[in-house]
Amino acid sequence: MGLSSPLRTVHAVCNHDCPDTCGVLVTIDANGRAVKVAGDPAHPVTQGFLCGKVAKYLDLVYSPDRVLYPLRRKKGVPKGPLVRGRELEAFERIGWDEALDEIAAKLNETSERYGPESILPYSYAGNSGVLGYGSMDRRFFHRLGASRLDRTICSEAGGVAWNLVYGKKLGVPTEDFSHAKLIVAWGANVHGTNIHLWPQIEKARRNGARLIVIDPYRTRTAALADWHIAIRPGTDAALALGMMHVILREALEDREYIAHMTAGFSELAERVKEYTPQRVAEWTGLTPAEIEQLAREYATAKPAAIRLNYGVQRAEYGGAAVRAIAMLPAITGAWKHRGGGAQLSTSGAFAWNKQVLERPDLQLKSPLAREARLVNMSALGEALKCRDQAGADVHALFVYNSNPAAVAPNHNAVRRGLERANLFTVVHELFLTDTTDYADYVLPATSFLEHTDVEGAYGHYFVQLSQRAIEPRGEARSNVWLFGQLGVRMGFTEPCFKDNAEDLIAQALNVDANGRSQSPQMAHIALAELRERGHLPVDFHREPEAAPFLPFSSGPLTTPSGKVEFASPSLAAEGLDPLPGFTPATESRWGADAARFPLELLARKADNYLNSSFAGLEGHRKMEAANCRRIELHPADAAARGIADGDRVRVANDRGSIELIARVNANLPTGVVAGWLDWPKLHPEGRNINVLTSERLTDIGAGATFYSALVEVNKI
Ligand SMILES: Nc1nc2c(c(=O)[nH]1)N[C@H]1C(S)=C(S)[C@@H](COP(=O)(O)OP(=O)(O)OC[C@H]3O[C@@H](n4cnc5c(=O)[nH]c(N)nc54)[C@H](O)[C@@H]3O)O[C@H]1N2
Ligand SMILES: Nc1nc2c(c(=O)[nH]1)N[C@H]1C(S)=C(S)[C@@H](COP(=O)(O)OP(=O)(O)OC[C@H]3O[C@@H](n4cnc5c(=O)[nH]c(N)nc54)[C@H](O)[C@@H]3O)O[C@H]1N2
Ligand code: SF4
Ligand SMILES: [Mo]
Repeated sequence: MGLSSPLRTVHAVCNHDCPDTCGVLVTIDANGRAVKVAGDPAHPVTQGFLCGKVAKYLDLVYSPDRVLYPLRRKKGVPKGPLVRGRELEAFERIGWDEALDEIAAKLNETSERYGPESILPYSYAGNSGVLGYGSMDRRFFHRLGASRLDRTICSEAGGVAWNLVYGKKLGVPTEDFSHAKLIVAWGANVHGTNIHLWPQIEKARRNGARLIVIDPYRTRTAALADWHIAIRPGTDAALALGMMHVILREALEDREYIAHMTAGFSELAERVKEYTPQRVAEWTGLTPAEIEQLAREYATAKPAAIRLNYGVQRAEYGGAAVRAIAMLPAITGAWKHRGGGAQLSTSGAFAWNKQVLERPDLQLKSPLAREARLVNMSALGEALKCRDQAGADVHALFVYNSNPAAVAPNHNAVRRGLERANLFTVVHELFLTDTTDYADYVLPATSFLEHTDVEGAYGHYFVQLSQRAIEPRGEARSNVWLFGQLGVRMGFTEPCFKDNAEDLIAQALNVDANGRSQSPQMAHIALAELRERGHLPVDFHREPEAAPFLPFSSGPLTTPSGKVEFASPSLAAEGLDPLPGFTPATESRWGADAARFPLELLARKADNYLNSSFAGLEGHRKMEAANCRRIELHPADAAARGIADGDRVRVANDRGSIELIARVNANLPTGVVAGWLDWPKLHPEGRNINVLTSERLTDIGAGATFYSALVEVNKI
């Protein structure tokens, strides 16, 4: 690009809820319009490419369907599904001043009448930037005294389980998977949900590594593997314990690592005696020989790396499963080798100054004058029930960064809640979604090209600055702006409500007068350099060649004992099993309801959407619309029900039902069916797969159980 070129490039960061958190170079023309997005070639994990969804990002940014100005529901228009393309008829355009004043007045009134905890924020990682995910919004709701949201819908079971074993969410650096000789993708659809790990796997395979995928569904990743182990859903704890049984029986463990680095080994060794390959085979649907082969291969390949993503922990006993799997590299000492160990998440590397960003202390200045109650986001339907109990009922719901009418489990219960005439709902969104169909006010939000942020990642070790590349479209405003303005309108006089994005970035990084971070693991990160380079590694990842990061290879760890904890004293203190064990899910083939609903449902995400994001865009939709209309089942299960490929079927349980098209898939385990997450409003019945999922919570972390649901499928 010559000096005279009218084009310029800005470094932004993809803020979707994805482990890869890509560096994105945005090309801007002389009119200030973005004309191109590309992966940052200088970023060691992004490596110059974007996934298919974000490569087409300008379709999202410049979509004619964007919400461009504040909207207020017209008087008398009932809440509920609106005809797609004609949603605007239900609303009238208003100015930001009017919107903010009216919303502030209504929140004040609600707080006075029902208590501040009757106000519930509902957000997740639709914007995963540090500021966009949780900063000014948290200050606002804390100062208000609103209920706190327990953000469990995605990763809480696995995150808490991992931390019980290791104390911190760290793992094999993504780039170092290229050094492994064996890679196990365990409940990890790498090709679909973590594509920037794939080049590292390919590199390892060129050097002779094998790829094993453990997943009940034959994903693109599984189809590309050397060995696809189609395990039954929710039985991973049994498999991991069975592997340990074989490893210990054949003395393949690393005694030195176990002696120096771990606690509770003898109890664990006693426990795994129960998990013979024969018993584990009965639960998992594998053969004893397969379990033995997997254990031997895993324990003898050096280095061996497990990519454990969040698929395993969306099950009722997913916490125990993650703990068991996480312990495998500690049994074999895999952490000692570069490219050995496991990765669930790398988010523990980023020590953002959350106290300052979120200001939980402001709760004491709220009318509540104490810490507010926690409401679990994975049981939203339950939370929105009206019980006429002062203080317990939710009377105002403020949604941002999330689309609960699509993504929350037990869709019908959520919908009954959102329909309540006495619930005041505000939604800050880029698009008119199923959730905005229930809104009293819809406020226009920005895309990551239109605001500034700083980002960590849960799939790599780089801090990145996301610069605003273009002016916001229409009257779209960022989350930071919205909650700062609302705070001022509510009469909150604390200066923190006047902070802008630059102030918040400096606070997040905890910088000194020279703009240098004072936080652990980020001591060399300086704002000026970050601005110039776009990305900087955390301290321990600065010299990956000369000083590779070997997590958990030496102590002490941040667990209570300072060791890898095979037996957890904290679980024991809560009266729970301190050791991992296998328990079949309530909604599984071994459950009481299996006679009526014999099929285990995997309510899956789509490879070409990001949860519910992108589903409304035509170009993305072309690739997934047909999948999202399907229910896949094993030929034997289809035959038993007289179902042929292409038949219209009804998939049902006690929570709801949905009409889908049967697709026979011989790669599924028998007794397992698979369906996809989509926008309900794009389905003829106005429903999605979450009519079938349940609000039951996981064993550890009280997370969502999208992959533990029983259904029956009948031909129509
Ligand atoms: N393209 C795309 N990328 C995404 C997303 C998306 O929707 N689309 N979502 C993003 C988000 S929010 C997240 S949290 C991450 C999640 O990334 P992943 O954890 O990879 O996502 P999932 O598809 O939930 O689960 C991975 C795999 O686990 C399998 N699985 C289900 N139950 C079990 C089980 O009991 N045992 C085993 N072994 N496997 C099981 C599923 O069949 C699935 O293929 O991806 C992010 N990236
Ligand atoms: N059946 C089934 N259900 C699932 C899952 C599954 O695998 N199966 N996966 C679950 C998982 S892992 C997750 S993480 C959840 C995720 O569910 P959500 O948190 O709802 O995530 P998204 O579907 O990406 O929707 C985020 C919404 O935020 C909006 N948004 C984006 N950026 C901004 C912004 O800056 N400001 C505001 N105000 N809004 C913004 C987007 O337009 C989008 O509509 O879904 C869960 N639901
Ligand atoms: S969704 Fe994930 S892979 Fe795609 S651009 Fe964003 S961070 Fe990268
Ligand atoms: Mo997620």
